[in-house]
Formats: sequence, structure tokens, C-alpha cells
Amino acid sequence: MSYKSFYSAFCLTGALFMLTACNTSNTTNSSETNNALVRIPTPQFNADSAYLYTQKQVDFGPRIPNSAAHAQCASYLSSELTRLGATVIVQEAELRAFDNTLIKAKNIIGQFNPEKNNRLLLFAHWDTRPFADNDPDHSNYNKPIDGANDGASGVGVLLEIARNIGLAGHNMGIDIIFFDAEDYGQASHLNMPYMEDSWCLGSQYWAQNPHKKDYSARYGILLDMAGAKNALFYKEMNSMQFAPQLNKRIWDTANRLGYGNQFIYENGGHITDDHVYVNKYRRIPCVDIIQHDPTTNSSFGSYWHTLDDTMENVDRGTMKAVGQTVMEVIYSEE
Ligand code: AHN
Ligand code: ZN
Repeated sequence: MSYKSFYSAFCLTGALFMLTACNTSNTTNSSETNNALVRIPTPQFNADSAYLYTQKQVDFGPRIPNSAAHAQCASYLSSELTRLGATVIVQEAELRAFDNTLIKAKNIIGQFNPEKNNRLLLFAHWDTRPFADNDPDHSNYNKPIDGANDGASGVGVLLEIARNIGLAGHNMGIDIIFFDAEDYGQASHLNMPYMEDSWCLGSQYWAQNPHKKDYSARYGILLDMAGAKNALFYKEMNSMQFAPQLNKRIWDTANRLGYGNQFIYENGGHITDDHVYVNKYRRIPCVDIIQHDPTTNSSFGSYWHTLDDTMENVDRGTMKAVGQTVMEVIYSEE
């Protein structure tokens, strides 16, 4: 779908929505005033919109911390969340990377219903890796990657969810956090001794210094590499330890919605990702929806940390499966 037809379809939907709202307002008024919590039907996740949100980030160039593209993308993400109706906080921190680089990091936090105490947390990382250290061609090791799937797709799905929450509302507080400096972890080609906690610097900082004192949420859902063509999602093992019930609920929901070909009832490995630190420091039970490919060495897709992590690899069908599933889970919350 072109930009133009997407936006005209969007305007038409908006007009229909307003007409519908007018028609039904007389009949629903009394029950709404008596009972504040009317169940809001799960909105339809638009995969074209999520795809364009992903493309938009990739078009800035690699979002490597301290680069111009990184700064431009940060201001785009915070202004877009604001435009969609979120109350935005940009949390800035100077974080030391494994190679001694001082990263000027920005965690971008979009809050819906910021006054509510009952909250849900959705998150993804928005930075991209400065090194293609898994590329089959060694001369590419020091080149940055597009990070279309590794980074941008999770953020694209969450922006589309934010757009829906802004339009439809939600009965709970929802926070959407884009973490920075997730992908500046220890580079394999530099052959340095193993360093603990070199990944996920933005989430490590936020989890120990949340934007609100004593911040908590009922649960958290992390999207990482959640938009590639033919991606399979196995149950990630840290998530199974932190939040087995939520994990089952997400997989059952996906299977009920018809996405059982991608949400597989098998165990993947233990992945050190942003959810580990949110769980460890904030005690929020978190699930990571992350691609698992048992045929690769990395256990991620073959494009992972290579120059092939481009828009060609991003797929609307996968984004729809992930986005509609997450929306169904958060809109079925009591
Ligand atoms: C490790 O490779 C230790 N964790 C994967 C975290 C990651 C990197 N997610 C995206 N890129
Ligand atoms: Zn990565």
C-alpha cells in the first residue's frame, strides 16, 4: 500500500469511527456513567502502519549511540509518541560501554493514562549495533548494521500499538519504553575476555533508576527481533522462569488468533535481554517475544548482526501476528 492510499484508508476509518461513535452514544451513555470500566474491544493492528514506522527509523541510517542518526531518530520517536497521545519522558544517562565508549543514552518513555496505578509495560530497544560481528564476511565486522529487524521492527510494532491505544483508549495505565544501548554489547571479533552485563545498558540504568519512584507494572512484554520473514517464536527460558503464566497466555492467545505456525510451544534458550534486568531490579514479571532459529549458530536469524538485517527481511505478516497478539493480551486485561 502506498503512503497516500494508506492515509486515505486511515482517514476513512477515522470518519467511520466518529459516525459509529455518534450513533451509539445515546444507548451506551447510561451504562458508561454507572460503570466506569466498559470493556474496550481489541482494535485491529495495521501491519502497513507498523511497516512504515519501521522503515522510517531505518531511513535515518544506523541508530548507533552518539551518532547524528541516533539523535534524529530519538527526537522522531519522542515526538511521534507525543502526537499519538502519550505523555513522554526522555530519560538521559551517560553509560560506559565494554570498549570504554561513553554513550549518551536516551530511554524514551511514552505513558498512557499516567495517573493510573495499575500499569502494563511494553518495551523494545531502539538503538542499533555498531558492529556486524556476525557477518560471514570479516571485512564487515566494523561496519554498522541497518537493524531493520534487530531494533526497528519491535519499535515499529509498539508505535502501531501506541497509535491504537491513543485512538481507542485503555482502562489501565500503559507504558511503552524504547530502551537505548541494548546492542552495544561486547563485540565477538575483538576477542576480549567475557564481560558481565555488557548488553542492555539502557534497561539496566532505567531498571535501577525508573522515571517514577518505585515504578511497578503488573507485567512487561519485550519485543526483540519480532518482525522478520518466517520468524519463529519459541518460549524463551528466562521468561518461562519469571512469568510462566503470562508466557502461556501469550502463546495461547497467538494460537487462538491463528498464529500457531509462528508461536511454537517449544523451549528456546536463555537469552540475556532487556527483560532480564527489568525483572531483576524492578521485580516485574516479563516475557521476551524473540525470534528463535534452531538452524543457526546464534539461535537467532541468519541475518542477525550482519549487513543483511535490512528492510527486505522485515515482514508485515510477522508484525501482524506479534502486534495483534500483544494487543489481544493487553485488551483482555481485567
Ligand atoms: C546476547 O547475545 C547475549 N543477547 C542478545 C541480545 C540482543 C542482541 N538482542 C538483540 N541484539
Ligand atoms: Zn542485536
